[in-house]
Amino acid sequence: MQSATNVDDERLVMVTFADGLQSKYPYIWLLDNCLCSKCYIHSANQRRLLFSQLDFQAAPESVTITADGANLTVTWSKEHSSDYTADWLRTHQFDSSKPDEAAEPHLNIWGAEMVNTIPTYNFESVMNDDAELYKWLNSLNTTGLALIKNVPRKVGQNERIANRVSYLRPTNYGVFFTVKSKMGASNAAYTTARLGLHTDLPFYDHTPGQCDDEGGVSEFTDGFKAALQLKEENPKAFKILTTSWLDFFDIGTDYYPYNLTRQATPIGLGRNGEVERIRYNQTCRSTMMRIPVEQVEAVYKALKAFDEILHHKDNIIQFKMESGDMVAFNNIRVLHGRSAFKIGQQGSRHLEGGYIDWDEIRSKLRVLKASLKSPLSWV
Ligand code: NM2
Repeated sequence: MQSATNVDDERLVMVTFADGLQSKYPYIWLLDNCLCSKCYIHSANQRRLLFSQLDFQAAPESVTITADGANLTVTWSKEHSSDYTADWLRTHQFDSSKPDEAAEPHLNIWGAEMVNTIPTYNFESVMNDDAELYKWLNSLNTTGLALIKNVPRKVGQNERIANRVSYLRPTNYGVFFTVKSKMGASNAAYTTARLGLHTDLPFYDHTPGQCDDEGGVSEFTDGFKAALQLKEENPKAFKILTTSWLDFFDIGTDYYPYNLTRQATPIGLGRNGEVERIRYNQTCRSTMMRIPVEQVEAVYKALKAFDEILHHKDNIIQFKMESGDMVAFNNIRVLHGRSAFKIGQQGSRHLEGGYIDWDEIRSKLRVLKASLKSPLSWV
């Protein structure tokens, strides 16, 4: 820091950094973020200070920086002063233009042309090398689809990879699941039927963000691309799918008896109106429609327009996974489906699935980025 000035009439401290950048820090924020041991629990990285203890009248008696400019001391009273380093102040400057890269990645939008260039990783490398793990998770964050090759041909491998990130997220279908045709199927996935493109588990408020599967014939579409195309080609349908709260449900017994229902718009928008999440699943969209009856046909027409874009040959990637392949995809962006199959025809078709929450993936991305920072220029 070159200087720190108390600007009493604005109730803030103005800091000028070594490179000339000026930043303002309001008194109330400085107090709320005091790092002294009375205000802060360092071992937990959390405030000890209660909100009711914040003094809205407080003003500094003095504001001083050390000779090397590395530390700012704000003295509030004889009993209380706060120290802030220049680095910490710089990191926490009020600047909304700095995105959180883990939460707002630069998206790679794709269509059918990506079929031969799907980001691909090697199982053992992802398991043993943090840089490879980072790259794989980063691909999932930006592209939403990634392949892992050379997975040991044994059950339980997606649990191993999930534990490398965090843990598998249990759902009503268990901690992980095997997709095969079953008598008295608890889910359309457990029949031989063709499954149109869908996202899994839209009936959860907190839908798991990530799904890992192994084996089988697979189809994938970038739901963000499809939603943007719908917005362009059919703004009316886009408006309907971003504003109509449809019911998604799942009732039955699998891992345990369940009755899950969630209302949501098929296309979810973020705070700046950007397409943020897709919930689309023909099998578990509810019969119950809590919308005005005169809107029903328009909603169906909007869903049809979206469904046609999703399944358009320019948007859909179709490929047959080889034994030892694992595909991971962003379940709140990328839709997946499969063609119908006959038991026996597919021979050793064995597909195992499991979910990871995006909160955990973003957390791991941040942890890895911090630990890999110095040796890797691409991070
Ligand atoms: N399985 C594969 O949301 C869904 O019904 C997708 C989920 C059964 C765990 C299927």
